[in-house]
Amino acid sequence: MERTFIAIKPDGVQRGLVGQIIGRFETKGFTLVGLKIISVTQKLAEQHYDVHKEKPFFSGLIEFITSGPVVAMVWEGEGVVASGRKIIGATNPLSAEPGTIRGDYGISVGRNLIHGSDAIETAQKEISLWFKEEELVSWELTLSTWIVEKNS
Ligand code: DAT
Ligand code: MG
Repeated sequence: MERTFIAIKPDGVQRGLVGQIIGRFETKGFTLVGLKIISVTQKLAEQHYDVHKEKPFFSGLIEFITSGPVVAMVWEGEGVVASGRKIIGATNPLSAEPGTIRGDYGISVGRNLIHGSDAIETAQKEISLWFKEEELVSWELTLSTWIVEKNS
């Protein structure tokens, strides 16, 4: 089953938005299979944002993501990678649609609250970077037939 890596950044944690953010994925019908709060090390931050290392905002981004606790999660479900990106909204919160997390709670690209994997392959890489296999729990929602039609 498809999985994605979602992280609530230090601004989302400090602003008390953890519950509301988790609730959006939960009520959508996705399954939480990994969850922890961590202080991100310089090394993990640099590995996670490696694709952006040449960008002018890189050092600010690393400073920000290591500035306070981050809530790291793995969510599971059909289409969860692309759907998660829609739930999160555009990178710049000013361009993000109302109804998305960034659209509802943010105004600045450097304080955009949340990370979500941008593709299935990226998700697999990010999940193995942030989580050990034994930290992930495979389980089935007992109400899954009310969320997903069988054989669909
Ligand atoms: P996303 O987080 O939507 O996948 P991204 O991968 O392009 O966006 O960039 C990673 C993070 O870097 C983004 O969440 C916020 C920061 N960032 C991106 N573009 C920026 C910019 N022009 N100025 C400052 N920070 C930026
Ligand atoms: Mg990205």
